Amino acid sequence: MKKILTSKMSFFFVAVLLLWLKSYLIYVNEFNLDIKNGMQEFLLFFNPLSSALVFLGFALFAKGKRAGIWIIIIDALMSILIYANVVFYRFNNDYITLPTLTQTDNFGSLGGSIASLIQGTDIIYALDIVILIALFMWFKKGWSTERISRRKPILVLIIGLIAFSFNLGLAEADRPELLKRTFDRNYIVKYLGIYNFAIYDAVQNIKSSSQRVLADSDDITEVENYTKNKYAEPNPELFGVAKGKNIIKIHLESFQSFLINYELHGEEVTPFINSLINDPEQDFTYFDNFFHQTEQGKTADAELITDNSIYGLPQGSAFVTRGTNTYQALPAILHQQQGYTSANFHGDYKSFWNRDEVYKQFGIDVYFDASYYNMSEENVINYGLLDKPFFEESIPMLESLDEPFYAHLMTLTHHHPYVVPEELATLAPAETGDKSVDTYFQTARYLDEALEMFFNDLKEAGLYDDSVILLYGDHYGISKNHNRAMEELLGEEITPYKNAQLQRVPFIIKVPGVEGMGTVHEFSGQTDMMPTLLHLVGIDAQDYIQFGTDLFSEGHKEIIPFRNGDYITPEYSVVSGTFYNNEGEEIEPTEEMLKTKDEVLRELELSDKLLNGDLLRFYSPNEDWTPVDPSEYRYGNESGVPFQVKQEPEIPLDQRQPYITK
Ligand code: GP9
Ligand code: MN
Repeated sequence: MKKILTSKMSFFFVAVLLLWLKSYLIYVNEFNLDIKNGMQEFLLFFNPLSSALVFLGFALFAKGKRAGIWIIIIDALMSILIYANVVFYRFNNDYITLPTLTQTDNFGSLGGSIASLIQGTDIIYALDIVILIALFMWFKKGWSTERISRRKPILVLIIGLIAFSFNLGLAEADRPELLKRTFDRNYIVKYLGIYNFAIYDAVQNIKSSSQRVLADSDDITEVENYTKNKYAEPNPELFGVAKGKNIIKIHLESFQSFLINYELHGEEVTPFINSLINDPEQDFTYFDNFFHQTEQGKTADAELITDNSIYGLPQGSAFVTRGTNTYQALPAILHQQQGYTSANFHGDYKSFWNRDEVYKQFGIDVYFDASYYNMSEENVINYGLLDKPFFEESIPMLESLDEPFYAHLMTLTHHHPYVVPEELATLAPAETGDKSVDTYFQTARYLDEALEMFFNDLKEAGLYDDSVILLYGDHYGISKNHNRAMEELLGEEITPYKNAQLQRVPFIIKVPGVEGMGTVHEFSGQTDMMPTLLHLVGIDAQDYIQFGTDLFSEGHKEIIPFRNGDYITPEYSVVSGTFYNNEGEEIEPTEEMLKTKDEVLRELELSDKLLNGDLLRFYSPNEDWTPVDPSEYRYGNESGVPFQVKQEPEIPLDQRQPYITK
C-alpha cells in the first residue's frame, strides 16, 4: 500500500489533481468568465484536467527520478503561465496573447503598476508546487532508477486527449464553431481553459505572422491600382454637405430588409422604421437594394467592412486574426482630416470580437462597452444589454463627446435566439412553429420601439436635426436552416437564388440640409458606406484603399460581391457559381458576365491579400497621414460606476480611467 502511495505514478496524479484544482480556483476567483448555464459551469471545472494530464504526462517518459523533476518543471511553467494571466487580467480584464507580449507599449503601461497587481494571498497559487517539491524530496528515495514502462505515459496521454475531445465536443455543442469563428478570448478560456487558449493563440499568431512576413511593399501596389481604378468621383452637389456635422451611425443587429413594411397579424412589425422610409417629411433616403457582405465574423465583419471598405476574411473573424494589423479606418481619417472624435457604444464587454484591440488600430477614441452601462439583471438578456436601456444610457455619453463626433451605436437585443422578456413584447410571435423565426418579429418590434425612443431623446438633447443619422443592418438574422418557416411567412419558395436576395439589409440615411430621396433602388453593399460618408463630409475617398464606391456618385458600381464569391447586380445574380436572371431562372452567362465573375473573385482575393499581408503598413494615403499609434488608446471602465464624466486628458495613460484616450 505504502509503495502505491509513494510511487511515481501517484506523485504524477497528485500533481495533476493539484494543478486541476488550482486552475479551477483561479478561474472562479480571478476571471470574470460570465458563466451562463450548467454546461458552461461543468466545462469550466472540467477543462484543466485534460491539459494537466497531457502536459504533465510527457514528464513520465523521463527516466528514473528525473520524471519527478520534469513533473515539477512543467507544473511550474504552467503555473507561471496562469499566474501571469492573473496579474495581466487584474489590470487589463483580458488574457495575455502573443501580440500583447510583443507590444511593449502595452506592457509599459503595466510595468509601473505590476507590483500593485500582486497580492499577498497569491502565495496560495504557489502552494501546490511547494507540496510537490516536498513530496518529491520525501518519496524519491523509494523510486526506481528505471524508466516507467512506456505503456503508462502513452495511456495517460490517450486518456488526456479523450478528455480533451469530450471537452471540445461539449463546448462546440454549447457554442457552435467556437474555434473557427474565433469569437472571444473569454469564450475559449471558459470552454477550453487557459492552457489550451495559450496554444490556440500561438497557432493563430504563427499562421498570421508567417503570411505577414512574406509580404512586401510591392504587394500593395497591385491593390492600390485596383481600388484607384474602381474609385468613383463624388457627386459635386453632395460633396462636403455634411462637413463638420456629427455622425450617428446605428447598427441594427440581425436586421434584414424583408422586415421593412412587413405585416404580421395585420400589424406592421417595425412601424417606426417604416415611417422614416414612407414619410418624405422625415428626409431619410432608403436604399432597398443594399446588401450585407459579411461571413463568419458576423457583426465584427460588418464593422470592419463599414469602417474600412474592405472585406472580412473567408474564415474566422479578421477582427481577431488580424486585430493588430495597420488600418486606415474611417474614425482615424475623420479625426486626422477634420478633428472628429470617434466613439463606439455597445452593451457587450470589450473583448468580444477582440474589439478592445482592433479598435485601437482603427483609431476609435472611446469605446463605451458594457462596463459603462447598468448591466443589472433586469437590463440584460441573451448577449447583453437590452436596446432600450442601451439607447437611454447612451444619450449622456453622446453628450459628453467633443464635437464633431462620429458615434457608432450597436444594438443587441434583436440577436439570435431572439428573446425578449414577455412583458416587453408588444407583438405576438409568428406561428410557423420554428421558434427563432417566430420570435424574430418580436425582437425586431422591440428594436423599432427602442429606436423611436432614442430618436425622441436625440431631439430633446438637440442632437437630431443637425446630425447625419444612418441606420444599417449588419447581417442576416434568419439563416437558410429556417427556409420552411420563411416560405410560410413570405408565401414563396426559398430557392438558393431567393436566399441570396434575402441578404438585403437596410441602409437608411438622413443628411442635414439635404432633402430625403425616398426609396432609392441603386444596388449597393456595406463596402460602399465608408466612401459615401467620406464624400458627404468633404474628404476625397480617392487617397484611401477602398473596395466600395460612393452611393451618391454617378460612377457608383452596382456589382455587389458576397464574401463567398457570389454576387448581385441589377440585371442578374450569381449564386454558388450559377447565373440567374431576375426571375430566378438559370441562365447561360455571357462573356461579359464571366469577366465580371473573375473580377469579383479578384477583388476578394486582393482584399484578403491586404489583410493577410498587413499591407496597409506599407501605404501612406497622403502626406498629411500619420499612422495610428495603438498605444494611445485604452478601453473599459474600471471604476465600477456605470458612467462617469470626462477626465482630464493630461493624466498619464497608466493612471487614467480608460475612457478618455487621447
Ligand atoms: C456581440 C454582438 C453580437 O458583442 O456584437 O455579435 P454577432 O454574433 O452578431 O457577430
Ligand atoms: Mn450581429
